[in-house]
Amino acid sequence: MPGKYLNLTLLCATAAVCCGICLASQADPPSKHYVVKRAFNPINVDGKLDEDDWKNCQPIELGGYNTGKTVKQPTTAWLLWDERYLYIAFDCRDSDIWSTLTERDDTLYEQEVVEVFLNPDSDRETYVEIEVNPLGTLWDGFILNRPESRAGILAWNSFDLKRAVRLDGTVNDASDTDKGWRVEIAVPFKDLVTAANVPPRPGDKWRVNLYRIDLPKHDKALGDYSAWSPVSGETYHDPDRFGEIEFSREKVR
Ligand SMILES: [Ca+2]
Ligand SMILES: [Ca+2]
Ligand SMILES: [Ca+2]
Repeated sequence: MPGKYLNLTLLCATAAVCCGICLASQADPPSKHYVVKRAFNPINVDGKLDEDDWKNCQPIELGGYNTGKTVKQPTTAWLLWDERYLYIAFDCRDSDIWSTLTERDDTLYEQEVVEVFLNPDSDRETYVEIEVNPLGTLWDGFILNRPESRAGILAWNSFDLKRAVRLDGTVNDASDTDKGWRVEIAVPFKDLVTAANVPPRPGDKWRVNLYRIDLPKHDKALGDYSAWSPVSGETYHDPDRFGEIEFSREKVR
C-alpha cells in the first residue's frame, strides 16, 4: 500500500501534496455509518467467528479502496463492543494465503494484511492503526498525520489487545487452493487515549476505517486493496474519508 512508513522523504513529499487538499477542504461528512451494538455474550478471541453475536451482527462489505467497487477477493467485517473492548472481525476470502512477517511492528502493510484505523476524536491528525496478518502478527502504532509529514509511532503498543487468526486453507503454499482466513481482534478502550469517554457512551461517534490488502503472486501490481469507506487518493491515510461508527446501548439480539 502506498504512503506508509518506509521512507521518510517520500512520506514528506506525499504529505506535502496532500496538504493543499487537506487545508483547502472542510472535513467531509462520512460516507459510511455503522451502529456498533453491544455483545450479548462474551466474545472468545480465538479466530472462530462462531459466536451467535457475530452471526446476528450487521456485516460490512469492503470494496475497492478508492472506488468502492467489487474486488476479486471479498472481505466481510463486523464490529461489537462491551465495557472493555471494541471487537472487530474479518472474514477474508482468499485463494492463496501468504505471509512471512512474524515480528511485532514488522512492515505488515507490504504483504497480505487486514487493517483497522481508529480515530476516536475524529480529528485529522491523530489516530491508532492496528494490523494483523495471516500468521497472527500484530502491527500497532499511533499515527501523527500532520500536514508537514506523517509518522507512525511504532513504540506505541496496546499491550492488552487480543487477536487471533484461523486459516481455512494453508499459508505459504501456492500449490493448493485456499478458501480464506478469519481474524478476531479485541482493542481495549483504555489504550485509545484520544477517546472522550472510556468506555464509550452510547451515542458516541468515532471515525474509523477498515482495510485489507490481498497480493496475488506476491505482486503489488495485481493487488486487491480494499476499504470499508473509499479513500480519495492513493493512501489509506485519509482520515476525512473514514467511515463513522456510533456506539449503541442496544445488545446485538
Ligand atoms: Ca470467536
Ligand atoms: Ca492472498
Ligand atoms: Ca507498536
